[in-house]
Amino acid sequence: MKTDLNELRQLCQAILARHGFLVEHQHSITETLLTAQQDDCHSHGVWRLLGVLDTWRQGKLAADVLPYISHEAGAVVKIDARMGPAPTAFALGLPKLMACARRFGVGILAINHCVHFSALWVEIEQLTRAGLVALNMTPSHAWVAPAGSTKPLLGTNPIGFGFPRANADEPYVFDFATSASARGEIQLRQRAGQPLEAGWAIDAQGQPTLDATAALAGAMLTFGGHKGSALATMVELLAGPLIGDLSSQESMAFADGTATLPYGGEIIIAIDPAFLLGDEADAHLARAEALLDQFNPAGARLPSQRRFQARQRNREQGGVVVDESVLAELRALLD
Ligand code: NDP
Ligand code: PYC
Repeated sequence: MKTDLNELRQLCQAILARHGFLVEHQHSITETLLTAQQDDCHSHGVWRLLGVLDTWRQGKLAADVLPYISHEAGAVVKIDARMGPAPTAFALGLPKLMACARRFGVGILAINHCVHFSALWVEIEQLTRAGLVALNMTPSHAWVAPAGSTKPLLGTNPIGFGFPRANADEPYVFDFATSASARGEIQLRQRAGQPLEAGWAIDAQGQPTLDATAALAGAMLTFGGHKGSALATMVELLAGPLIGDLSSQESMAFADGTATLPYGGEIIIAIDPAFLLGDEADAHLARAEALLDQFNPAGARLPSQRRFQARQRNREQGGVVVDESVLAELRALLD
């Protein structure tokens, strides 16, 4: 169903205000989810607000505290979200991260103790817009079996990457879960009564399944077998212990049997190409352009191309597409 963007914005903000979320959280959560919705990323669009509210209701998300800068040294900035939503912590750290990248060539932002529920590209694009190369990752809950096992141990652990492009309208961006699908996609298929794709999950007995409910009770699988498994493990290490935060298994233990959103850390790395390349930046970045320019003529699409097209289409048509049942559930939160 096409919905007016501003009406949707007001609805999300009103829901958050009604439940006691600070204005900073109302704004950061709403804009993050709307940004995804505008690109037809339904698994990390406004549907997520239902999970945010549920997590808050179960005492696993703090709505009434703000993040603070807990550590700043050299190229490293750490933000403590204090069990608040990741987008507010990211907004606080972003100017510091950019300043580090400009000053040292590279900056590292570590967000601790946050509740994470968003698409990583939303953050990546804020860095590429400033001409920076960006990489981010976060663990989640232990829903995913490592290759060779049927026991969930890893998170869906997304990796986002962006490279700015001077000669194109949009940056090069990819962002994917290291599981074969995001958990959100399985949950949306469960809502819609649709089957999963082969290779996404196994049931509680360790057998392959296309049934969303059986998959959610069983284990998700990594993409690309042992390769996705290793990348997911890298995310656990870099955005867990390395920044003093939880693994997906520990996040699951923190949830204590509730079906709440993941809690833990996120690492965001920004690199300034101008710092690295100096006078030679234009020449080398032109070589990057020459590589990326060959994808479409070769019959391939670039990652995020579908999103950028959806963004354009939704802008032209003046609205965003939202599932009617999701809208109804959101509106009910104001009753
Ligand atoms: P998808 O598999 O849908 O897409 C992954 C990436 O591949 C996208 O950049 C996509 O671009 C691109 N892509 C898809 N098909 C092609 C193709 N044929 N050729 C080239 N590129 C292609 O993503 P996931 O389901 O793995 O993840 C969805 C979202 O879930 C992500 O935004 C992720 O950040 C989020 N997530 C968040 C978590 C959290 O803890 N916060 C946990 C797990 C996932 P396009 O979008 O244009 O299709
Ligand atoms: O879709 O796997 C997922 C997810 C976890 C947290 C936010 N999204």
